[in-house]
Amino acid sequence: MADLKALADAVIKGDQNSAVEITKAALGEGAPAKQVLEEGLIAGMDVVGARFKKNEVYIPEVLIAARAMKMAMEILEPELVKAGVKPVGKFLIGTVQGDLHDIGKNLVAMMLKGAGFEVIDLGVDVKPEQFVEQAKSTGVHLLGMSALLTTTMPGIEKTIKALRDAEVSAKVMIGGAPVTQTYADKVGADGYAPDAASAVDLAKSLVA
Ligand code: B1M
Repeated sequence: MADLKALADAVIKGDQNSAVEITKAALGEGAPAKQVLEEGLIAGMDVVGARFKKNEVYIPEVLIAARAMKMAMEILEPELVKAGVKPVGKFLIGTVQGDLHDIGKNLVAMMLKGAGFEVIDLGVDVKPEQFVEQAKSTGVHLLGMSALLTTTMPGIEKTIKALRDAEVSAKVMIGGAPVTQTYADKVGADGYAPDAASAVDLAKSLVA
């Protein structure tokens, strides 16, 4: 039986070749795709997330680990679909209107994927009506907005209002350097996370 602990370690080290090889070997030996995902890939990303939170690793290490996970996921995804394994939740994410910063948003998206969420990434400069339209057409459980500029933060409030007006029921979480819990409370967001690892914890608690 392929070693899923070794798969988790490959993700932690960002060793994409080993991650892909062990994933292929595990599936070849008949390991259930869900087990490979949970005990290998997600277990590895959980460790990376926890270390990132404690400042034991930094953004480059997280990005390298996420890339290894992504490569292995390409092998695993068709098998998960075949096995009917459902994602933890569907998450729509984007950077608000007028804002082109996407490094933090991408990191949050990668960590969410690493935790088993299906992530639909709308990119940057996303207008409130685009969030509303996509939230409705995809039926997501969670919607996340990132803002890096004090001048674009009001886009969060506008989008939340547009979502509520359109009766979109998805829970809303927000983040980005200038965003705070106080601001989240003021604009009626369901949650705020200061970093990507906390965003995963928050997302899990909001879909629980
Ligand atoms: Co810009 N920029 N920038 N910039 N930029 C900042 C944000 C700034 C603080 C720099 C400064 O002046 N000291 C400043 C904002 C000031 C303010 O409004 N308070 C600023 C400015 C002014 C500008 C321009 C206006 C500059 C100009 O043109 N005059 C311009 C605006 C363009 C626009 O958006 N319309 C601009 C442009 C750019 C670049 C294009 C050059 C580039 C962006 C490249 C890109 O993203 N593809 C850039 C960069 C790189 C930065 C800095 C240097 C780094 C931002 C970053 O990526 N941080 C930044 C200064 C700084 O922070 N040191 C700066 C790393 C990233 C991992 O952190 O995004 O905070 P962060 O994400 C974290 C958390 O915030 C959280 O998790 C992430 C990971 O832990 N998080 C979430 C983020 N989103 C979340 C969502 C969640 C939950 C958590 O739930 C959904």
